[in-house]
Amino acid sequence: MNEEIKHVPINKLRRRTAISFIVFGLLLSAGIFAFNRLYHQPLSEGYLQPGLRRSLQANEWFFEHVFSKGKLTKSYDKQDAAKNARVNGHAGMDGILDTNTWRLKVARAPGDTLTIDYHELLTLPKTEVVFDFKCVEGWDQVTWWSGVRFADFLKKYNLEAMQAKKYVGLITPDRKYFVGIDMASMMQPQTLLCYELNGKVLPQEQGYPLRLIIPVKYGIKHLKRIGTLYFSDIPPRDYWAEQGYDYYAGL
Ligand SMILES: Nc1nc2c(c(=O)[nH]1)N[C@H]1C(S)=C(S)[C@@H](COP(=O)(O)O)O[C@H]1N2
Ligand SMILES: [Mo]
Repeated sequence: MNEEIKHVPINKLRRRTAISFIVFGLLLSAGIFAFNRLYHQPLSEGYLQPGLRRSLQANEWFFEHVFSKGKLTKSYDKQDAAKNARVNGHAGMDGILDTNTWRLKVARAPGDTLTIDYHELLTLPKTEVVFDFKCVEGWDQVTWWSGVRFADFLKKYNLEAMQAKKYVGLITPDRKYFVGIDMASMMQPQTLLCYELNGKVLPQEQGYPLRLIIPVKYGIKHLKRIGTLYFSDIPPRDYWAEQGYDYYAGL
């Protein structure tokens, strides 16, 4: 069992060490280069960079083919809902929003934007959901929300053809917070453009005048203070996905 100890001549060792350093250096440069390409492209288009997009294709397939549109998230009784719902996340929420000037912008196509005011939204058919709201930070809370079902909203504004698009993008009026959501999840019947919490006007810090409530997703996707909504076949930019969280953030 006595193994021979191999003596490597010192000059050979030096050469190996040098080669290791060169290989390491090359790999590191390649990594930095790839990272820069991915993250330092101009981001103005509002869409995800092609590199990140490709890595999403497996998930895209899963959500299109495996995720069932009709499946409902567990609902609870209103009396089980938290009286003081937690507030979390303030990106895109600077200042007080005024509904005298706010309009929901729906970009149907480039250069074709529908604008809808707050009072008109309140006249749309109302749906309530009471569900367990889950944040990726590890807390959850049963909460009661009301608003217009996204599916009903599309119907009301003759936007049903937009269901053919793969994604919906939502952006705050200041464009500082933004999410991208697969169409199947948007069309799920508990997904709301929400304007009430606990039966009362949505508080400013919880997204007044309009926020997304999407029980099939983690909290990061429930964008507060919607400014613009748009449709797309490529994944819209997403605030937390760009920080490394799962793009779909499904439950
Ligand atoms: N505009 C905006 N919407 C947002 C966030 C944010 O930072 N800005 N944070 C998200 C996160 S991480 C969570 S958990 C929920 C929290 O909603 P709440 O404040 O009503 O509890 O909002 C989501 N929507
Ligand atoms: Mo969250």
